[in-house]
Amino acid sequence: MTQGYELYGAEVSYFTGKVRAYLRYKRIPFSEVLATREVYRDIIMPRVGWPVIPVVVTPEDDIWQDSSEIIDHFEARFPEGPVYPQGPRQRLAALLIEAWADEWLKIPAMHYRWTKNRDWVIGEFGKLSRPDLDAAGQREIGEQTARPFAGALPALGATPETGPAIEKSYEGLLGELDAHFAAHDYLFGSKPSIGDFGLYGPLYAHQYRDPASGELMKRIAPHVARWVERMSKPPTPKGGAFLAHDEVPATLKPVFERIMREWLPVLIATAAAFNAHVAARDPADAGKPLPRALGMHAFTLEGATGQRAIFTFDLWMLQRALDFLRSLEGETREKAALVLKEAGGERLAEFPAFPRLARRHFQLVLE
Ligand SMILES: N[C@@H](CCC(=O)N[C@@H](CS)C(=O)NCC(=O)O)C(=O)O
Repeated sequence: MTQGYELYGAEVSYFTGKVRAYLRYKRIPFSEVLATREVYRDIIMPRVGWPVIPVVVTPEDDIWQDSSEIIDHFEARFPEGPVYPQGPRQRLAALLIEAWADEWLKIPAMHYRWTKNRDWVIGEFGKLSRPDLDAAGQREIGEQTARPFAGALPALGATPETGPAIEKSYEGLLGELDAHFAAHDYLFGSKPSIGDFGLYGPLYAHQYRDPASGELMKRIAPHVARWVERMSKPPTPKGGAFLAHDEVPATLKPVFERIMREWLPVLIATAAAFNAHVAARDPADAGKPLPRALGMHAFTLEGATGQRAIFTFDLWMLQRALDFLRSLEGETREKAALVLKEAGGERLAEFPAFPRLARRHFQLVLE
């Protein structure tokens, strides 16, 4: 038995931020433990099997990993102040924003971190891994531990060639979100939803806390910066309300249009690649973990074309939203699907079939 809930993570981490903000809003007591080298060696590697944060250890000594599963486990135990809207339109919109922010907004987050905040963040990685060393020692360790993260940029499609398009897209998004948060405290009213927690992942650790990125956000999107601050220190824990009549504010429409324009073609191509992969899979591999990436494919952003890895995880996140949409019936389903269709997402509402994904031992498998 541990004393309470322990969150293993770091301030520099995207998905630790998502879970931390959730726990603060829900007023769930927890202690955050820095994921140092020893923590990876003694807890994360033996119990999760691969180096990843955030990880939650429960008072019963169970291990939870993956921010969405962590939040779902907590929602079941602490139902007061639910973060999943009851209204089907808001709920579908929130799930889609969570999936997109988790997966697609990694591109600008990593681009800005590693092209505009590199020196600073190397020091942060060093401090995290070896809090016991001096600044020079930490820089050396930081260079090593940061390597896999910085090295992930080309797989995400973030290269010198796509850099200007990534910045155009992200700054456009900041403008759209700024207009929204000038009118609303959170995505769907005066209470944060699962969509807000997803969005906070990239917009806190990378885009607010990394100094050059934070300066940009505060300068061109001050309402977004204030939303980040509200999410960090919730003024009404467990409180607030989602907008009446299941309203999805019109100010979010440009954001949904952006999701359909930028991410939907990638999702459709990912589903096609996944179908081909499963069809060609050796039956002897049936229960084995799926590859994290299925080769590379082309993508387009703000008129620029690049290559990126085809990530299976995108489909697991998408499946959460599609499962919800497909659980609805008749007119309710039609109304929810309109949120997608009105933003140019007809093909998302009628998404091509792909084999179901599940998680086993913290890895993706075929269900
Ligand atoms: N989808 C997972 C992703 C966790 C994740 O990607 N964590 C990053 C740090 S924020 C990491 O440790 N990545 C290592 C890796 O992906 O190999 C979640 O929601 O928790």
